[in-house]
Amino acid sequence: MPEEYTTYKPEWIDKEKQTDSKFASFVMTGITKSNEELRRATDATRSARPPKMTIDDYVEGVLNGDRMKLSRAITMVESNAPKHYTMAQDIVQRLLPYTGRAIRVGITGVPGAGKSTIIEALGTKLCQAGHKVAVLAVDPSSSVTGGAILGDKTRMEQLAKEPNAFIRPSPAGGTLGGVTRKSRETMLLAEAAGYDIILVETVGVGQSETTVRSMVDFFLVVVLTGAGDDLQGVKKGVIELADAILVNKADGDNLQKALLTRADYEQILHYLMPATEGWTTKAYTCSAYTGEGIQEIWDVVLQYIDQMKRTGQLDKRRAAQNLTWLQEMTQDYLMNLFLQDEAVSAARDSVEAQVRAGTLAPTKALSLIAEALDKRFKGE
Ligand SMILES: Nc1nc2c(ncn2[C@@H]2O[C@H](COP(=O)(O)OP(=O)(O)OP(=O)(O)O)[C@@H](O)[C@H]2O)c(=O)[nH]1
Ligand SMILES: [Mg+2]
Repeated sequence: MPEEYTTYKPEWIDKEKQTDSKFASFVMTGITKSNEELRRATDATRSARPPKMTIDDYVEGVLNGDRMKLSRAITMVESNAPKHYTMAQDIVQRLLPYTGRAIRVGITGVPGAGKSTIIEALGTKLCQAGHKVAVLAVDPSSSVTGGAILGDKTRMEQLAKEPNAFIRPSPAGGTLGGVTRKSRETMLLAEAAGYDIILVETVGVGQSETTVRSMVDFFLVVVLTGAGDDLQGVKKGVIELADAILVNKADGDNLQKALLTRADYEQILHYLMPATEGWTTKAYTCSAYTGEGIQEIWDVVLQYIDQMKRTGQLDKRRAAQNLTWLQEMTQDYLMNLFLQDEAVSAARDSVEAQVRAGTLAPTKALSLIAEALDKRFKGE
């Protein structure tokens, strides 16, 4: 018992003979802090909001591999608020020299093909081998529908427990370059934070494959069993982008079928142009459940990266990817200018109505819109 408690005894007891054992209770000292001090103490606990961070804080935090700061930097990149956009660009620019050292792998396939399960199996293996693995999800359709297809299904329970893994679900779309910009910049931030393997999952629908193909080194297409021309809805265009085809769920009763499917894909690949010059795309089987074939597919990735580095193709492709990215953003920017300008928009509305009614030829209509554009942007 602290000294101050024991010294406070009722004043009527005999000071000479007093002993603690005679009392069932004792008197404590009251609160000694001033009201002002107390108020400040409560305020401090109440405002759990994290303190404001400067660009230096973010840059330093990410470079130190601080997960909380990396998450907050990504949130900044994903924000649709213009003031965050500017700050995020400064952060990315400052971190740029520390990026580019990771192996970037894109993984696509129809819903349910087993992409997440493969990432879980592969990612865990890689983490245990001492790598730092970042898993990102890209779902460009979320900018249209407002909700991510991948949604909660990106949860990878086992991998999420690995201290060396960082899992980030798909960002929502919005303006300022949308999902593509956000995903690319998230990837760069993760690299600056020391993640040496980036796995990007995307659903095999619409534009997403081309988007992801344009930000990764190796593109893996996960497919399911199916014979002959019944290739489970995988579009030829997607197969043409692949650096490897992986027939998943090659386990149990499905094993034989998977081997046949693999042979079918091998045949198709035979007639296609390789996705990457000098590299032969092949089909493989695996089971994300049993782990069979997972190490083998990773060996293929490593062999590919090795070859790409040796021939100088890796740097060349990345440089081309950056240029494409800039060009896409420029187009987006111009399109936004065009769509958001009131004068141009008014001209467009009236001209479109006439085209729809069949009273104005589309070519003539274009010249009217061009006129409005010229007036606006050339100050004519
Ligand atoms: N038998 C078997 N089932 C598997 C295997 N891999 C995944 N599955 C199952 O297939 C289903 C879909 O797996 P996911 O990993 O969520 O598939 P996904 O491609 O990420 O799906 P989306 O994110 O919805 O596009 C789940 O029920 C898995 O348990 C496998 O190797 N063998
Ligand atoms: Mg998934």
